[in-house]
Amino acid sequence: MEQIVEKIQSRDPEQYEFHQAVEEVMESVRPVLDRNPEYRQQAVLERITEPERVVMFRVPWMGDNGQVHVNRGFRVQMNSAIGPYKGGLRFHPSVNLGIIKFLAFEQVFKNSLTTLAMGGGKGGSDFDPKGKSDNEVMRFCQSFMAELFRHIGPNTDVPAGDIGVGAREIGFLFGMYKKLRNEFTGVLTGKSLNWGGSLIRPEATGYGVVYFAAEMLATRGERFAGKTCLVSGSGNVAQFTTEKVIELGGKVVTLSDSSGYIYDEEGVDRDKLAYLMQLKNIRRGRISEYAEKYSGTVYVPVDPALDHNPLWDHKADCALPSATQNEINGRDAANLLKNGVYLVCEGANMPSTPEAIDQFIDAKLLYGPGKAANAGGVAVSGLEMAQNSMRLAWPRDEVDSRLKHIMKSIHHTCLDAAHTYGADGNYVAGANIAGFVKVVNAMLDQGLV
Ligand code: NDP
Ligand code: 2IT
Repeated sequence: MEQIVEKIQSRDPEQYEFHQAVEEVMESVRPVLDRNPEYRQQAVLERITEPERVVMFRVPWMGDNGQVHVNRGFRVQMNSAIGPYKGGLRFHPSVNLGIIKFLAFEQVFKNSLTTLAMGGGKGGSDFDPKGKSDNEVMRFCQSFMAELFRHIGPNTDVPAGDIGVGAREIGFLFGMYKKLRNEFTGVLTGKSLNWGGSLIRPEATGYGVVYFAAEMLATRGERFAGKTCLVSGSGNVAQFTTEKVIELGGKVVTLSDSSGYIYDEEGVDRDKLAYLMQLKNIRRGRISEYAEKYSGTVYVPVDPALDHNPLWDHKADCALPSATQNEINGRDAANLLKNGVYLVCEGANMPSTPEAIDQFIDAKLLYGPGKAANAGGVAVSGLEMAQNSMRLAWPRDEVDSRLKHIMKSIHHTCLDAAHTYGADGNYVAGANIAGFVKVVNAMLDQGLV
């Protein structure tokens, strides 16, 4: 196993996030390999860590002032053993191949846990939608799809949103796909409601995180009511996580963006959340404006060069990281523990560093890793695909109750798999093992391809 990790590192030394994601899974599945010697003969670890296909392409687009820009586009088709590749697109200046590979790798296990027939993939670009006009974003999306369309399809690969890609971008991408293919199909999820989107898809990741956290609390006979929560981010996942926490009687006291965070001791209520959604989704403003609007709230700018994030240094019961990878490091984890936090449930993908995870596991926190806890988003994407195939749209309650059921079942599967391999209560081991075994067995059934 060490040799495999070393080979992955020396082949692509700069893909740190991918190495991190691989190492975590490898550690968890060690006992599975010990019990199944044929997995070694079949080189399942080497196969599952090598993408089936990687597409990289030039994305040229013209700014409003006539200036031409060039960005890089990616789609990593990681694994199609249990269904068509499925996973989001991220538009953020930090995007590179290593980040997209880590996200695609995580997606394989996450999608397996949803119980739906979806393989894993991820894509995106180093394009920064911040500060761009709607027309610039449209031209970028059209240029991106002018290449991506040949690699995707409703039975091949079905992209969706992620950081920097929401309903606006999915609309522009879909329009271009439809024009190029002359086909109206469910090739993307996260579509708007009046042209094939699913009710509850916008809410699904955040709601799912809170459903998963509620299941974890229930194992200790507890509920969300009265709990104080630290939430990071202020985008899609953070917004609907906050909405569900409020609905269940909890209190969210922090929200952030890449410039800083707000601390609202009274808690974000429904009116303040409505303001935040308008601020972030319509005006595309900064979180600092929240503190200007609501007195009694403090705004703390955060220098990315700082060795910790002060957002994680407040008294609370729960932490729900919902911004980006590695946003909780070892020092942040120590602060969370010091402040009495005993539940960490990840809306973001891989928000905790290995040093942070070690502390959570050692302290026997209720720790829900992203690939289990935030699977509600892609699960409802799977339900959107099903509705598109049937040319039907289910009512809100039906989708929400399916989402709740899926999150409960993922929670149960994680505990069950952890127990089978002697790691009781360890959701990291449980999620990795359960996700892995299903995909690997499907790969073996399908022969050496
Ligand atoms: P959004 O683009 O809607 O929001 C992202 C939020 O995170 C923004 O507040 C953004 O701040 C902040 N952020 C992004 N990058 C950084 C950074 N490098 N440092 C600090 N803050 C940052 O994205 P989503 O809410 O959709 O995604 C959030 C996380 O959830 C991601 O990790 C994503 O992979 C994960 N996820 C998303 C799912 C979905 O369905 N959307 C499903 C499962 C997981 P700013 O505006 O300043 O950039
Ligand atoms: O990380 C994720 O699971 C997502 N960004 C959602 C993917 C999807 O296909 O809905």
